[in-house]
Amino acid sequence: MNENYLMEKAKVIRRTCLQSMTKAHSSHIGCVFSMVDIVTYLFYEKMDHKIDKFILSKGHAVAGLYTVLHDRGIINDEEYASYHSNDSHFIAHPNHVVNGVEVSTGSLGHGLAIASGLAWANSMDKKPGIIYCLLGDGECQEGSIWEALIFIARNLFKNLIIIIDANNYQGFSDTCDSLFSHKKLFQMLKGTALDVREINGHNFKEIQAALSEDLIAPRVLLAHTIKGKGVSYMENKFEWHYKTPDPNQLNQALDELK
Ligand SMILES: Cc1ncc(C[n+]2csc(CCOP(=O)(O)OP(=O)(O)O)c2C)c(N)n1
Ligand SMILES: [Mg+2]
Repeated sequence: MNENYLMEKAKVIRRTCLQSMTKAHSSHIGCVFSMVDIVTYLFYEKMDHKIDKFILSKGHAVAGLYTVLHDRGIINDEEYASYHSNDSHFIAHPNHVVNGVEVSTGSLGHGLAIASGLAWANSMDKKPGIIYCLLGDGECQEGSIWEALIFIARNLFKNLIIIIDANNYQGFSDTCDSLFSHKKLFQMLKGTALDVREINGHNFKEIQAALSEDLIAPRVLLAHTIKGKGVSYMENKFEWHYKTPDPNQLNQALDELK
């Protein structure tokens, strides 16, 4: 792993995505910034794009996924520039007609059930490849996540990795205050037969270590992250779930992300 390369790449993804989202006046920049390092590691270091699949269950952060797909040449300049504009397929949640987007998501709680179905089908067909599913921590309050987890724990697929972007915020509040703490979430997950680990979701060495061992059971990474990571005035400020920067804020953010 070339850590400097990944750190630079993550900055480019944050800067480009911020510019695209500001131009489009769209929301969810803080939600993108908490997951950028994880997604950068997956797309530029880890995934074998011929056989592995990535499902963004926290679909409201799709601008980050589009930015990576554009940077990798999977979607073109014109398509990327149409993000969030009238008549574009590049809407504010993942749309399966877009190249590189496996399934449409955005209604929270659905991605994991789809990921577990794909993992099940691939294991029955003896197809290679890992299914990666990225969830929000607030999203883990959806009952359908736990239904999927029961199914996953019953079948113990060896081709499924679940990553929880544990940024401690959801739309309007602190996730840990609203239902359960990350400690409690970790204990609940540990109570299953899954291989559950905690990492710092901004540390490439920790991300690499947690993803490098072969799977003996489905793996769950509770990845501690910072909502708005990389921009001082956004970090841990839940309003950046929704807000778009004004021109001064944009310049400051771009400076900080150099
Ligand atoms: C079923 C459903 N309910 C509500 C929403 C509206 N919504 C979008 S993002 C969000 C908060 C998600 O928080 P979290 O899962 O922690 O994601 P984060 O942005 O912090 O990564 C909510 C409630 C939704 N998309 N789907
Ligand atoms: Mg969250």
